[in-house]
Amino acid sequence: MSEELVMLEKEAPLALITINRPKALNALNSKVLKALSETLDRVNDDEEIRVVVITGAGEKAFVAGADIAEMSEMTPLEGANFSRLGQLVFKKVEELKKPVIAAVNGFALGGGSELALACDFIYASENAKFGLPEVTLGIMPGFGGTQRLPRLIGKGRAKELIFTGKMISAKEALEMGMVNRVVPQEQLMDAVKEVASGIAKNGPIAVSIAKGLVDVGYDLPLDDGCLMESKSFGVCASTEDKREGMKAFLEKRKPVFKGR
Ligand code: DAK
Repeated sequence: MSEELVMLEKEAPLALITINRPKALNALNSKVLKALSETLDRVNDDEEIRVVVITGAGEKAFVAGADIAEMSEMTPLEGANFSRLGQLVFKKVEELKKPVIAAVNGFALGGGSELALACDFIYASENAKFGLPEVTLGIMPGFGGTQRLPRLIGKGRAKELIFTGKMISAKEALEMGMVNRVVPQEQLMDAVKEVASGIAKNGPIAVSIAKGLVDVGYDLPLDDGCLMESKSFGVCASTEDKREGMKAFLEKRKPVFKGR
C-alpha cells in the first residue's frame, strides 16, 4: 500500500477510505486526522459518490486509538488543538451528506471505536475488538464516545465499557447493538460493499435527508422530530428522483436516480 496516511479508492458510486498506518495499528495522529478531513471533503463534494466506507489498513486493526506517543508529548495548547481537530473531523463524518459505513477489521479502541461510532453503522470482522480504554491511561474518551455510545447501546452498558476500559469481541458488540453485522474477516469488504451498493441504488437525496433526520431527530421530542420529518418529506416530494422512482414502479422497471 502507498505511503499516504489516508487512502481514497473511488469505485463509483462507492468510495473506500482506508486509514493507512498499519505499523502503528492505524493510530490517529494529527497528520492522519488532517488527511482524513481533506478526504472527507473530497468525497462529500463528489456527486458520483453515494456511499462511503471507512476501514483500516492491514488485518490487525481498524484504528487502535488516538496516537498515544504523540499525545504524551503534547503541550496543553497542542492538546487542545488536537482535541478540537479530532472533534471537527468526527463531526464531519457524522454530518457527511452521504451514508458512511465503518468496516471494522480488527482493533477499534479509544478513538478507533469513536470513529466507528461516528459512522452511520458498523459491520465488523469476527476478529474485531472494541473498547474505550482511555481511563486505563488516566484520560477519558474525547472524540464523542461518552455521548454516541450511550445513545447506541444504552447508558448502563456504555458506562460499564467506559469505566472498565475493557475490550469486547465483535460478537459481544453485536449482541449489544453496537455493531449491525459480524462476518469472517475475508468476507468483510464484500459484505460492506454489498450493503453499500444496495444503498447507492436508492434515491440519494432521500437517503441523505433520512440520515440527517435520524441523527438530528434522535435528540428532539417526538413531535418536533415528526414535524421535521413531514417538512423534509415535502422537500423529497419536489425532486426529480421522486417522480422517477414512482414512474419506474408503475412502468415495472428499475429507477435511475440522478440525485436531482
Ligand atoms: N498509539 C500509538 N501507537 C500505537 C497505538 C496507539 N493508540 N496502538 C498501538 N500502537 C503501536 C504500538 O506502540 C506498536 O508500535 P511499535 O512498538 O511496534 O513501534 C505497534 O502499534 C503495534 O502494537 P503492539 O505491539 O502493542 O501490538 P499488540 O498486538 O501487542 O497489542 C493492542 C495490540 C491494540 C492491544 C495494543 O497495541 C494497545 O493496547 N494499544 C493501545 C490501545 C489504546 O489504549 N487505545 C486508546 C488510545 S487513547 C480526546 C480525544 C480523543 C481521545 C482522548 C482525548 N480529547 C478530545 C481530549 C482518545 C484517546 C485514545 O484513543
